[in-house]
Amino acid sequence: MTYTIESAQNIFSSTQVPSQIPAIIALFDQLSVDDRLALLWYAYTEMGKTITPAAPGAARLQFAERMLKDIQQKSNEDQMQVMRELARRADTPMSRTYGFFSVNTKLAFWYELGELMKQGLVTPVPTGYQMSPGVQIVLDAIKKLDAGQQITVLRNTVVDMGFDTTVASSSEPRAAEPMFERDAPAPTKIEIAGINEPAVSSYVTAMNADDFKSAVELFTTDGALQPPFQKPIVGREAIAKYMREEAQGLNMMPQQGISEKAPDGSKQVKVTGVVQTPWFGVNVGMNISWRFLINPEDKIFFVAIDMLASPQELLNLRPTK
Ligand code: 45D
Repeated sequence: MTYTIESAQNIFSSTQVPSQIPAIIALFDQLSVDDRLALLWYAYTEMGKTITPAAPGAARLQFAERMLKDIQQKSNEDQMQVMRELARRADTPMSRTYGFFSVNTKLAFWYELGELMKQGLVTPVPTGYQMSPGVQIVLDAIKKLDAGQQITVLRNTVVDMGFDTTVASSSEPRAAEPMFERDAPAPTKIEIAGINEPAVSSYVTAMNADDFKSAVELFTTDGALQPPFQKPIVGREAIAKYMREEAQGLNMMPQQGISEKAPDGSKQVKVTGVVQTPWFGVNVGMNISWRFLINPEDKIFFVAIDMLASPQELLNLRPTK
């Protein structure tokens, strides 16, 4: 039997209960640039009362350092201008530099700017800023999300900023991603209630050890990984590159699963559980699911990672038919 990525994307289709996140991002995108920047500042300071990201560490900031220094030396009005250019994805030198940053460097850049804002060294909102009614609507919607969803919204807005360098980036390889220090070892004992799938347990064990080489070897050579709200990433090399940039230091704690065998020996496996990001550690758990299509040779042809709409969805393990 031959599989296609398109058909694999639809396994356990009841998993895709509409998440609030894309809807909120769409509303956010309709706001003016100043409203967007102000909203992020309000949301971030509001969230900071309960959860704050861990400081990214010097290694991670090294790529953003020059830009942060330049911004600090500017007048308040010029600082705002740079942030507006990032938010508008303008084609300017700084916005291009930002566009080449990895996801974690983008987050580290804003983390540091946020610190400078708290210290009064960088301006958080334009002078005389008047909030438009739309800001309150989006802010209220964000407040209703759980912490895992809130940090996902923040992350997605930061990733979207800067001049889009996707065309150029294939010729200019990014600098090697510095390691995320794990402050506590990841869980090692993987027991998933309801299933016993070696490919899945090996996947989780490898990911929890940041052993991406072993993780990608569990995939077929044409295998694919689909991150939340993204298109599938196809092929071992592309998956490994993605994992090095975005999956370091994650704690994966799968809880329960369901496995269905097809007549040809392939399996569809759905697992739900909690993932922690090194940015927030044990303070924020994200409820997610993994949907695996595993071939008869026990290799992963496809895995989709989805953010669950609510904790109740952790128990949504209905069979496909
Ligand atoms: O504009 O199995 C200011 C994969 C002001 C891999 C600001 C995975 C204005 C395979 C406030 C300063 C990775 C897919 C901005 C699994 C302004 C796999 C700053 C899943 C922007 C399970 C804002 C992993 C700031 C997952 C500083 C689901 C915002 C990982 C900072 C999810 C936000 C990770 C931060 C998430 C957000 C991390 C640090 C959601 C971090 C979020």
